[in-house]
Amino acid sequence: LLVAFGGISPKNSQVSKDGIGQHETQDYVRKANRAGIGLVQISPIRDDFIDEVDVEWIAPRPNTDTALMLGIAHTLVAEGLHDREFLDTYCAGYERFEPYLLGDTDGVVKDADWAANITGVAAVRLRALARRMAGRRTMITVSWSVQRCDHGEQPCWMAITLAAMLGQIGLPGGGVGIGYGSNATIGQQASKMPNLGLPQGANKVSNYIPMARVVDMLLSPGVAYNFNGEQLTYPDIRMVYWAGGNPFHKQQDLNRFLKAWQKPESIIVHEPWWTPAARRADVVLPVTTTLERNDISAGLRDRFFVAMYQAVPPVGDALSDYDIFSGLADRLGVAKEFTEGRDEMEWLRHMYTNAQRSAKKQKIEMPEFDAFWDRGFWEFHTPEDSSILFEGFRADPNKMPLKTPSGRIEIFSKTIDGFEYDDCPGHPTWLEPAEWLGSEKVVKHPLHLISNQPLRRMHSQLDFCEPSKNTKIAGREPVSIHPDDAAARQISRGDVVRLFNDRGACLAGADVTESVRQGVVRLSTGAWLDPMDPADIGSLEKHGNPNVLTIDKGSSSLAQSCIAQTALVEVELYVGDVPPVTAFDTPEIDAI
Ligand SMILES: Nc1nc2c(c(=O)[nH]1)N[C@H]1C(S)=C(S)[C@@H](COP(=O)(O)OP(=O)(O)OC[C@H]3O[C@@H](n4cnc5c(=O)[nH]c(N)nc54)[C@H](O)[C@@H]3O)O[C@H]1N2
Ligand SMILES: Nc1nc2c(c(=O)[nH]1)N[C@H]1C(S)=C(S)[C@@H](COP(=O)(O)OP(=O)(O)OC[C@H]3O[C@@H](n4cnc5c(=O)[nH]c(N)nc54)[C@H](O)[C@@H]3O)O[C@H]1N2
Ligand SMILES: [Mo]
Repeated sequence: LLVAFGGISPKNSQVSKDGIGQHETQDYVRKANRAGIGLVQISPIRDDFIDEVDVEWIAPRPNTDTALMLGIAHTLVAEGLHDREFLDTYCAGYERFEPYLLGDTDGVVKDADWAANITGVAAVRLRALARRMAGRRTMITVSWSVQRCDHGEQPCWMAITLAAMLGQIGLPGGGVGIGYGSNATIGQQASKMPNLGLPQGANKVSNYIPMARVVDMLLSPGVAYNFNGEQLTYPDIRMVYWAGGNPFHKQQDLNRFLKAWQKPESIIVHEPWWTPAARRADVVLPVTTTLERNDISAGLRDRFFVAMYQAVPPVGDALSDYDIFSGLADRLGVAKEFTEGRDEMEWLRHMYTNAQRSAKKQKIEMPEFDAFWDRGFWEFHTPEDSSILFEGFRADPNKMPLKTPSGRIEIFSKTIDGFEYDDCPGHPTWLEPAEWLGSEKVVKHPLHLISNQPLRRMHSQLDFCEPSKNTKIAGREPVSIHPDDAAARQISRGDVVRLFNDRGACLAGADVTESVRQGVVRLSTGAWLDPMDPADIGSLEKHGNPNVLTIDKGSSSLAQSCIAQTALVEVELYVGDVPPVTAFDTPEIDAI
């Protein structure tokens, strides 16, 4: 049995950090289905699994996964189905967690009926699933999105706890894996291949912030905040240098972000395209795309090195990021230290040769650089027998302990408990998200917004190109809405609708579909920000960028991560003249 929280999305597994040589994830899903492995998908959107396989779809209220897992865990204990020996041998602190589960510590029994009330999934269904999970080899997976919500640390921790209670961690096909389907190479059989990378040097600035806290930093210099057991202070930032990222895609609550964006004295952006970030920069340095330069793709768990040949000469005045930084290094008098005297092609050869040297030591075969470059790729050997996650730990937890303080699976963490965070206690806990379908806030904003990764682009990249443009409805990002929710609002497919809450409002094109749960709307990320009046922060966004609606708050004091999947909205038919989308208009630039 494979129980997938957030599914194993075919759209997400197209992509992998550092590149992917062969797409295999969905073949594994088909193979599992053919082998008779039961597939259970727990997520608000049906297309988080390919539709050609048999899958049981359970659609709880978004962000209630921890409660759902607790309900299952309670059934295991109530029916004596949990593996006490595994919990004693391989885990730390189950005895601190069980009283919470049974309600001894807070008077709330977390049984299936309790979970049904929170999740909206019938108790009998949860009990049946618990018995099914305990009755056979079961693997649990949790997509990354399930963490991208308020208290997003909890569902992962609870999934590990649940898998520990089932006692199958370290057995083939059992236990837990985080992120199958979120990225192509997760769960893939790893090949032996050397690392290919640039030397990073040492950053003289040791100060840092958690990435999602950029706005707090810009707006509150000098203010102290908690992060992972430390108390840190926001620095006073006067200049922003942004290369390789679109903050108007990445950040939440963009109207708040726009205010913070006024604060730095200067903003420099590297971009190949006239993106919302480039429009809002003081200095834009045009950079080349991957098609205008040479590179090597070498994904970490992938088994290929692929030569990425330059296809066209740089367009206009564009330079590569490397040439821009080399030029700056030269003006700062450190060109030699930065470039080590190598240009692009010389670096590729250098990195490759280093990798080849370390491969030789590990007896891994690799051709000479020129042979590789001429041929275009090199495939590394993949071992025949598959490796099993935590096999060694299961065989001997003393000899192969985990990297946790106790060396065991920490169901209770003394470290985290010691931080004394209300929003992240010492064991997995159900904590109400800031906004969700079970809160009173639904009176005003009754729909849960899921802003997941887009189907036909990478984030906001190339939003103006055909693959992305062809998905748009009425020229805007499509918003998926359940037929019942659409009917209640007189919305039909193709209508322009307005999504809004107290943080902002945007337009989108209605896609009425049963593939989203009732009460949920899906507006994927990535439409280029396009406010009606750019000078008026908070004015209607015309194109369908969901981040004018999301909340800019950390998941908890522990991780301080982004909580994009926690937001309530209302949707209405847009009446009046529909404003044109201007996000892709380019400026007139005077020739120098
Ligand atoms: N096509 C495409 N693929 C991508 C990317 C892209 O932009 N486009 N981006 C890549 C990147 S950088 C990343 S980090 C990964 C992200 O990978 P994920 O985080 O896994 O991707 P998402 O599409 O955000 O979410 C997957 C599904 O989780 C479900 N979900 C959302 N909230 C909840 C919840 O509260 N509970 C449950 N059970 N399910 C929920 C939604 O139905 C959603 O479709 O994707 C990568 N792959
Ligand atoms: N609401 C909501 N928000 C989210 C998420 C969500 O699920 N929901 N997901 C979050 C996640 S997981 C992620 S990873 C982030 C992604 O957020 P970002 O990584 O910031 O988004 P991208 O659109 O990929 O931005 C990449 C930019 O780099 C530019 N670019 C392309 N090639 C080059 C190059 O060679 N050099 C330079 N200098 N630039 C180049 C592209 O044109 C593009 O504008 O978004 C986060 N934000
Ligand atoms: Mo990501």
